Amino acid sequence: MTGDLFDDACAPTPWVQVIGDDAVILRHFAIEWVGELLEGIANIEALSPFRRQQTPGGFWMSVSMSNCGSFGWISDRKGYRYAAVDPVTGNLWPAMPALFYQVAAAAAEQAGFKGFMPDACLINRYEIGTKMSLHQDKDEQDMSQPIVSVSLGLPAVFMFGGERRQDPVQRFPLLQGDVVVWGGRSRLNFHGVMPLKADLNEPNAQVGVRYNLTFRKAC
Ligand code: MD3
Ligand code: FE
Repeated sequence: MTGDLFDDACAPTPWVQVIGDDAVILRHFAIEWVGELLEGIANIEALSPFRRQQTPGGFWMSVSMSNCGSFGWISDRKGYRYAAVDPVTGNLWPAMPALFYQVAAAAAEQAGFKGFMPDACLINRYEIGTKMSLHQDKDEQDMSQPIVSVSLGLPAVFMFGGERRQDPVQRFPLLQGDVVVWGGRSRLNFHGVMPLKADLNEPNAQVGVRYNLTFRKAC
């Protein structure tokens, strides 16, 4: 099958960028599935809309979120956790589309994590000016499982730190179609996303936002 965006001959060549111990960016890995992934997000959004969530400390996150799969990541004054039911709709989260699962499993395998079976997909929506502050992901049960992230729409600058908050941070641009796999020794590293910039010359300016899919084995 030919993708929506490129003839096969014109598709950019995938390549692997090592950014840390057990952490790689698979550049352009998902490029041929971008159209179908964006359609999947639109279908999920119709069932479980994007919403901003409150932190346990009472701050509102600037990023809007939804989920698909058996579990969704939620946050409120009571804490951060995974839940099977969307608290906004009272229904289960929408099913994870087969393509989402297949892209995540294939990326994990390429990065050396064979047999990754994600049961949760958090969908982050970044509007211009929104960001994600430096944090660790530690709400999952099994830290030997990797996390796979897929970038769609506008580009962003990803911050990748170390095991301690005060460790130095490296910055990497993430473009549409890039997939990042973190596991093993990088699994608990601090990370975040710089405020999203408006760029009218950007090829994906028509999308207007950045989406990030993060696949996890939550439970
Ligand atoms: C690095 N999302 O949802 S990719 C998040 O682009 C989150 O929306 C960012 O951080 C985004 O929690 C960054 C995901 C990611 C996930 C786990 C990591 C990056 C990671 C664990 C260690 C190092
Ligand atoms: Fe994170």
